[in-house]
Amino acid sequence: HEADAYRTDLMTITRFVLNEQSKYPESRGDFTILLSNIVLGCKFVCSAVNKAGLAKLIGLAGETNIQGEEQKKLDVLSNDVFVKALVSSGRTSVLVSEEDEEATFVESSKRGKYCVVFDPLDGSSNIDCGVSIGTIFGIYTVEHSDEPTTEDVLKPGNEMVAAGYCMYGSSCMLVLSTGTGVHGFTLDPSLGEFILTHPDIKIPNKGNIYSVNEGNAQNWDGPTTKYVERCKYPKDGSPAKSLRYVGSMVADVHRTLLYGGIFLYPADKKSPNGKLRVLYEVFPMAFLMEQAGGQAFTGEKRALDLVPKEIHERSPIFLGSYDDVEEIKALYAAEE
Ligand code: AHM
Ligand code: MG
Repeated sequence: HEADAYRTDLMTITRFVLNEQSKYPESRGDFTILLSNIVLGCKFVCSAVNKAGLAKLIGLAGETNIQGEEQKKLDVLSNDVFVKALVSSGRTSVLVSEEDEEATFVESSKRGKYCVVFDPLDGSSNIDCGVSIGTIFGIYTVEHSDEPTTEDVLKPGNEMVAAGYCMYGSSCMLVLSTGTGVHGFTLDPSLGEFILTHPDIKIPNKGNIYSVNEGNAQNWDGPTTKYVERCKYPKDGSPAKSLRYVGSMVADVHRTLLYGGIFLYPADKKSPNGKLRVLYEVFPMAFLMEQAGGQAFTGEKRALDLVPKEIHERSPIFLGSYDDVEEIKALYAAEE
C-alpha cells in the first residue's frame, strides 16, 4: 500500500464542491466560482490575522502608517476584502455584512444568482489577544435577478442553499454545508489550499459541555436559569457538564460541533432578543448544526424557521447536540 508520509490524492475544497455540484445536471459552476471567492476572503483574513501582531494591523484605525495611508482595523479590512471578492465574482446580487448598516446591491453588469450574508470577522473582542476568531457566511439564491431587494435575504434560514464558517485558530479550518452533510477543510499553508480533513461531521447526540456567558445569569429567564442549573447539578444522577466559553461564536460552535454539548446565547432582561444576529450568525450555525444531526432552537421555535424582518435582526439561540437541545426545548414548553 501507498507510503503514508505524503497523501497524493488531495481533496481540495474546490474539487469537493465540483464533485458535489456535478450531481446537478443544470449546474454551470456558478456556485464553485462563488465559493472560491469566499475561500479567497478566508485565506486573506487568515493571513492578516496571523500577521496582525507583526504588521501592527491591530487597533490602528485612524492612525497613519509609514506610507501616510490610514491603516484599517482588521474587521474593516476583512469586510472590504469579502465585499470586493464577492462583487467581482459576478455571481452575487445582494450582500449583507455585519460591518455594513445597509445591504450592498451589486451593479447590474456584475449581478449573479446568489445572495451572501456574512460576518467577515466575528469575535472582535478576541482579536487583540490572539484568541480564535472566525468568518461566518450563509448563501441564498435570488428570486428576480433583474431587481434584487432585501426581500431576497429576508427569508427563513431553511431556504439557505449553503452555509459555513472559517475559524482562524491554531489551524485555519473551513466548515461547509451545501445541504448534504457538514464537511471540514483545513488550510495547508504550504499549498494555500483547503484540504478535506473532516468529512461528514456528525455531532454527538449528547455532550458533556455547556457554553454560555454566565455573567448575564442575573438577567436570564426561568427556562435558561433552570437549564444551566441542571448542567451544574444534574437531577438524574448523570455527571455535571463542564463549562467552556471562548466568547467567539465560531470557536464555541466549532467545539460544540466536534465534541458535542450545547451553546447558548439566550435572551435576557437587558437584551430581550439576545445578542447574536439572525442572518449571518444564527442561521448559518443553525443550518450546520441540523446538517450534522443536532438542533438549533430560539426559545420559541426551530431557529431555521424564523423569518427575519430586518437584515441585522437578533435572536436568542440554543444549539448543539440533539438530546441537549431537546432538554431546553422541554423547559420552554413547560413555561407556556
Ligand atoms: P461581535 O460580532 O461584536 O464580535 O459579537 C459576536 C460575539 C460572538 O462571537 C460571541 O458568541 C458573542 O459575541 C459573545 O458575546 P458576549 O461577550 O456577550 O458573551
Ligand atoms: Mg459578529
